[in-house]
Amino acid sequence: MYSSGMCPYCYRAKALLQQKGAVFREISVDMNPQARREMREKAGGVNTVPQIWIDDTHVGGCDDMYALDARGGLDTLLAG
Ligand SMILES: N[C@@H](CCC(=O)N[C@@H](CS)C(=O)NCC(=O)O)C(=O)O
Repeated sequence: MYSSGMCPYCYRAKALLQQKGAVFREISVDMNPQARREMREKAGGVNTVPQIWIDDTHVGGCDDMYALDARGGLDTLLAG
């Protein structure tokens, strides 16, 4: 997950992943233009944080991940 310190959406995203017991790696884009550029390129031009990948699947942002969970897709994705 690409994230930023002062970002309520990042906190919400992390809370859901923690609730699911998922192990995740955070890459901060704060004061790291290279990480933000990398995130934007991988996310097809999206510049907001968080941007979340599960394995090679780009989930999107926080709202996207909650929507995926509501459809039952997040558990499936996390189960690999
Ligand atoms: N709908 C998006 C909203 C994300 C969002 O607005 N994030 C803010 C930070 S909390 C952001 O990236 N703002 C623009 C920026 O920081 O450059 C999501 O659920 O991830």
